[in-house]
Amino acid sequence: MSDQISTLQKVRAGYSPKLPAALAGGVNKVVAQQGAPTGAAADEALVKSQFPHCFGQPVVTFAPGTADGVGQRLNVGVVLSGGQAPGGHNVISGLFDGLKGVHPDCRLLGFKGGPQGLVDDDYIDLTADVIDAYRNTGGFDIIGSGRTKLSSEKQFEQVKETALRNDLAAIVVIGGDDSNTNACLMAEWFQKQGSKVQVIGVPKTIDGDLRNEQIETSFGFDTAAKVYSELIGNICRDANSAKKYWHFIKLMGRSASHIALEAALQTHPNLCLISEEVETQQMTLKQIVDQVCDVVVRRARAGKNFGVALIPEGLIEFIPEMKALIGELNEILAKNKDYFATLSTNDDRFEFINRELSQPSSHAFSSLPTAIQEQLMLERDSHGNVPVSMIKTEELIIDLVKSRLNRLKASGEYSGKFSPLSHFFGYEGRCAAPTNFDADYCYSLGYNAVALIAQGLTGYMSCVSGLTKPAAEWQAGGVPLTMMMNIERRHGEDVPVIRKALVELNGKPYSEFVAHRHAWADGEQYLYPGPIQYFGPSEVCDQPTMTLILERG
Ligand code: FBP
Repeated sequence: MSDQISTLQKVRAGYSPKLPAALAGGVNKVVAQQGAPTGAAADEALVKSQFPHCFGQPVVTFAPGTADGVGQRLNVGVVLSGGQAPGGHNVISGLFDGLKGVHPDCRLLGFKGGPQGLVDDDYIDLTADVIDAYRNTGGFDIIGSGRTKLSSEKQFEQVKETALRNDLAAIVVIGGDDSNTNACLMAEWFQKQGSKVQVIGVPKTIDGDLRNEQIETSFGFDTAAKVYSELIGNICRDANSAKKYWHFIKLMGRSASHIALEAALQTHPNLCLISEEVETQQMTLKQIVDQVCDVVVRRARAGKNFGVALIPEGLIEFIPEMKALIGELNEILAKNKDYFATLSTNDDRFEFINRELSQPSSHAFSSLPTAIQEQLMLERDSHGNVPVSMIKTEELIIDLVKSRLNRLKASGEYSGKFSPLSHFFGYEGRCAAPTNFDADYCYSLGYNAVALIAQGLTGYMSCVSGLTKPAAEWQAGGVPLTMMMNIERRHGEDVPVIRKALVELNGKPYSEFVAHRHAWADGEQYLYPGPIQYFGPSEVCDQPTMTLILERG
């Protein structure tokens, strides 16, 4: 880390994150209460058969106790997995402080570069000096992150050796749905081996799709959505000042449209596509383009050749014909990985793909511009995900809207001027300094993970809930990872994975959006949320997301 830090960083280093009352007295005082045995999100029998040891454990809640004394000396390993999310450093500082409260000689080992660090036994000792330099900062640079998928027997053996060599009592995996699925596989594997090494997950992802009844939100969503909303608000103001551009803004978030929806609720753009709605209504790409054109034409008739449209990153995967195409591509690329890598020209690749695709998918593939075809063929990550952040959906929509408007112009139905600009907001928000909410939430999640370890639990996710209340009233506890699982097709195989939470079309955030979107389309009811504030009135600095307020407030 650079020895030069900004003034904000200096002052922010002194911020003391808040803890739920159950944890505020230290981990050694925590009293655990167990609920009833749990099931799975779906496909219960199959999930159970894959996780015979971890399946069915109860939800655990913590209450403050009065016990005194020192706990056991523990060595704990931590790994950051997957994409960056604001607040990761605070999870680690919460872990550190929680452990030191258990016993001053506890050690926290930070495995470098994601799960691979566990395999390679590549770690740094997270001492007080290291931790203090990263408190309340954004980023994952304290130990780095990675997307290695741990699932093979060999990898687990290597992790076991790492655990033995370092006398690890537990491993904490800070990650999204896929990484936490892996955490569960690892917990199960250790149990099957009769090993005492515990594995605890922490819900991370700006995408906001790792949540369920118990996990109210993943960390990082709050900060990232607020960074994007600030930028979108600024663009809305520019659009309304210059009155000459249509801005098409793609927003990160992989599959689910939570970020786009949250940003729409915070800024009131003229248009926001919601992937889940597109899928439910089985909308074709053409219908989506028609919908966008309707708004552009209506505004043009009112003399307004400008506007702001939000496009969720994952949209393409939700358009039925594209979904089928991507599903087929995933299978083809998984089954022919080595052969595909030998094809050196795009023509060869297209020819091979077209030969393997079904007729409707081949038709859908051929209808796309070459650049999008190439982006759809990019290598999948180790979990089988299409790299949607690399697919320029915003440009695809702009191109198709342009063509349609030209046709409308030719037939005399449109006489406006269309000057589109494309943007992609993703990486801008993933490493921002965490909001007060994320700083407190992340610190609590880390501290709480230590309480789960101290209780001897494994295969659990750290859970802090009641998040629209003040932090002292937050509930702390743990949720069995198997409880969130179902069976999905990945890399051409049916496997148990934590179910991604998509935008619910009968949920309050979406209903709120639907109630207003027509007025937002025609008017300029833009909201300008401005930059994240760390100091000042609580209603400015401590508000959770609109999504959380509408869902849980
Ligand atoms: P996680 O699911 O690992 O949290 O990743 C989130 C994310 O930021 C997605 O929104 C995005 O599609 C993806 O990572 C980008 O991946 P990469 O960092 O590999 O470019």
